[in-house]
Amino acid sequence: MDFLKNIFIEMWFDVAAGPALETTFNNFDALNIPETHPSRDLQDTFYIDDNTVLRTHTSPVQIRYMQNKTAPFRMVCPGKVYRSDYDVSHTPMFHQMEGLMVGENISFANLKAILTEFVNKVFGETNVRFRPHFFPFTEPSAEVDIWWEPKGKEGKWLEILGCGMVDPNVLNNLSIDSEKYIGYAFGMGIDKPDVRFVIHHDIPDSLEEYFQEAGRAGRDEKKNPVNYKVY
Ligand code: 2NL
Repeated sequence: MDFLKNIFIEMWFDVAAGPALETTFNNFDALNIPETHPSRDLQDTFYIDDNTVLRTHTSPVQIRYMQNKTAPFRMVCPGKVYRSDYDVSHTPMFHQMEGLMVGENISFANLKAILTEFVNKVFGETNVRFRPHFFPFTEPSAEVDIWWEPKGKEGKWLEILGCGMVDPNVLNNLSIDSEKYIGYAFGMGIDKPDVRFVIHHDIPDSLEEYFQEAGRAGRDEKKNPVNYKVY
């Protein structure tokens, strides 16, 4: 996680953190996620009461940031998130990192440039593909795939993150003038076994050692030398 975050720090992104317990406004409404959206279902979200949830993504940190700062800015927010999901490929707590830049004259080209730089720093020179997608909080939206060729296996496209231009409704919800300011945002889960495997530069010698390492990936926040600002 520190490794991923530092790539953005080098590109002058601020780093922010926020609480695990969030209001339904910060977690859903501010993000243009309608009352009827499946992610708001009791089956998917841990509700504390009608207006309080365990955050299901790190986006509420960005909502707080926009309420406390004035544009232009660029920031990332790595952290723990919670969903009512537990099976062979899902854990109820996992890690995400999201990013947000708001300013005048920001375009999708800026988003592509920043994410392509990020992907090349993490995976080396790989082919990157921006594939159209839908998120309630961005328009247009895309998923980003990288071309992945594991040794001795056939190559395939691997989805690694989602992104898009911040929906003007989200800016308006926070009283940011969407006629003047434009934003891009992106988000990635950082516990996916595939992605984690690619990120590991020193492939462990034994399977046991691999699982030791894999279990630690993304959970090293305490070693973080950068001061988090809490909003
Ligand atoms: C994914 C996709 C995404 C965002 C997260 C965002 C945050 C604000 C406004 C608009 Cl405050 N967008 N975040 C945008 C696009 C995609 O995440 O697949 N994450 C694991």
